[in-house]
Amino acid sequence: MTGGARPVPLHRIQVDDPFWNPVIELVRREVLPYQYEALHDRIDGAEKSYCIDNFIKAGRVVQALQNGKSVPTYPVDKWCYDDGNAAPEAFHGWVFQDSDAYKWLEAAAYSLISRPDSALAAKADGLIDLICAAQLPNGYLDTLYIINDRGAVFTNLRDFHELYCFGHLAEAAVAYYEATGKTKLLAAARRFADLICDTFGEADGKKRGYGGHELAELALVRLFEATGEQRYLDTARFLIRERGTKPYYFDRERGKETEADNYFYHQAHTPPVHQHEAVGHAVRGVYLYSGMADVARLCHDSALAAACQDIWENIETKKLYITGGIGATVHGEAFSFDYDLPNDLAYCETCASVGLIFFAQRMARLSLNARYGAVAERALYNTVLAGMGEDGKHFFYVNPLEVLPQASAEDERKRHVKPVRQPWFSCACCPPNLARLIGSVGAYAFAESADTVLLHQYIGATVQTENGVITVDSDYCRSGRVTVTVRGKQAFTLAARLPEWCDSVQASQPYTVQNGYMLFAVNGETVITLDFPVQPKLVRCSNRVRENVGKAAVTCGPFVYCAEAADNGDGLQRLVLSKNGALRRDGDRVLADGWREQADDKLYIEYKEPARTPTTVTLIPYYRWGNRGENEMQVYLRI
Ligand code: FUB
Ligand code: ZN
Repeated sequence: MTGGARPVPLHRIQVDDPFWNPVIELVRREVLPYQYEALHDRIDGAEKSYCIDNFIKAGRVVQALQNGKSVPTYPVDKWCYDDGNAAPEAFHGWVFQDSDAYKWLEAAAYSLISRPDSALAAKADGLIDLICAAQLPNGYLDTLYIINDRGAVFTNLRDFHELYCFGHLAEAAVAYYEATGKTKLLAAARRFADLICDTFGEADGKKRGYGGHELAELALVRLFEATGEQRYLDTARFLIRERGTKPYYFDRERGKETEADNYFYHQAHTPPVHQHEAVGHAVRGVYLYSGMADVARLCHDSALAAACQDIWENIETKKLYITGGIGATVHGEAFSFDYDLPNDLAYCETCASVGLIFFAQRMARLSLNARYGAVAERALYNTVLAGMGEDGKHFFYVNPLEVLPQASAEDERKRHVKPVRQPWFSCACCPPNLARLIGSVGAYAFAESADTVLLHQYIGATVQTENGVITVDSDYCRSGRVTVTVRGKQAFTLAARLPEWCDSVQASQPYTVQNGYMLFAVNGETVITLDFPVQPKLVRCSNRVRENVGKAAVTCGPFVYCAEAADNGDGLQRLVLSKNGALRRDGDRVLADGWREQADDKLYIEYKEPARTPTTVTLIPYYRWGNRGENEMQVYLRI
């Protein structure tokens, strides 16, 4: 069994799942309306976005140009512009601010597929009108340059995110077209894509450039798959091939070469086909790797596929937190060296875990193996869900595994670690990113090929596949029971991923195992019951990770658990879990036998064990931490 199975299109998946229904509904009911307000800068106390404002300003510029009026220019020389450093009519916010509107639209599109909502559709259509009114006649669409300097477009690909914003536009456009059949945004994205294809490439007179923040690669592939336009795939391939070749394009465009510019941060230090380790900015990395896997598959490029495999291996075995977080260091929001996974300094940006799920999905298409679904599950049920508060109105950007509120307030090195979710961020990439992922979660669960239907994730749903209708009744998160009812049109294979955490599955039908998938031969009406025993476990991290020696984490099914001071009091470092003691489920919580050490009176003491008293340690799922105000939190506890 190799790869090749494509995700089942979302309009053929009706999710109905006791765990996911409320999450998806929270996104529809709270997150999308809230984010819409945030993009309009109408949330009291939240950092300003300026996103919609920029589209309005850019629309005015386009109108003025059409009327033959002269339009002022402003400098494009910073990553972030605000009321203090920019003229009122100039662009405001981070240079990539447009992308938040596109991500919101993409999330809205997915929500509309699963549940029609005329108010949401009206908001989305209005926003699309605003976006399209800001597009230049040649197809260019990035409000930073349209407002500030039309003559300077595509002159600083390294820093100013035009190709990244295009990527989000294209993704939103395809999603909105697939959700509604409306073509306005798709046409705008295609016009911008056409301009990009005309501008970048190997032919004489074209720029041999590529974006400093990757995304256009996977987005062009998505546009190719939606439209069949070959040049989109060709340009995606070009962007990947050209990246990291010498002399560096980023040096050429700036007219200078410096020793310090090694471009690891942008994954542009060497061509992707020669990359074997995940380095640099984690979100950029996983977006690039996703595009590489797409291009490797569609262009039958085995060398590129091998690079993807190596990078995957590096992430999964050396750079992945137990929570599915990636990006261990705040410096450059980046991957660190192998096995450097600090708990308290972790960056683990929500977007990086979202992107890791994209990469996993594409790797499973290249060559099927349960390891991809396992990592996606880790990221999805832990870091991605932790990114959003229970109210749908507060968000984490950084997802550490250990938090001390005092350190976040007073230790400069931990300023990035917020002890509670924030109402919004001036750099608000994460909230709409997790909204679009949650809205499309079905696409990461189900895939199909001519003779196989794959269950990558156990999300309850009714799925119309080419082979028949599959109904998954899933209590995966609670009891671990999953019932799959097949009403097949023909004989086919149902491939169900064996969860990494499950030692002994019970299945009601015979199966064989390949690449970590249980293969069931099904035909006509078939009901298969799967029981994955969901029990709390102690999990040890490799002793190559210095931080976690002598500690353990508690997991239960797909969830990683953590201790919070709200349940256990302050001083979580003085809790000790019993390695032989009981771990008991108590609703959503896990109770663990352990001890609490008495706090020492002196700083240095001749060695003897501290006094300790037996205690029950209360753990909650990691994704739910921080919903009860500021407090200490720890995933790994002493054992
Ligand atoms: O650069 C755009 C976005 O801002 C990145 O994806 C995030 O990591 C943040 O740096
Ligand atoms: Zn982000």
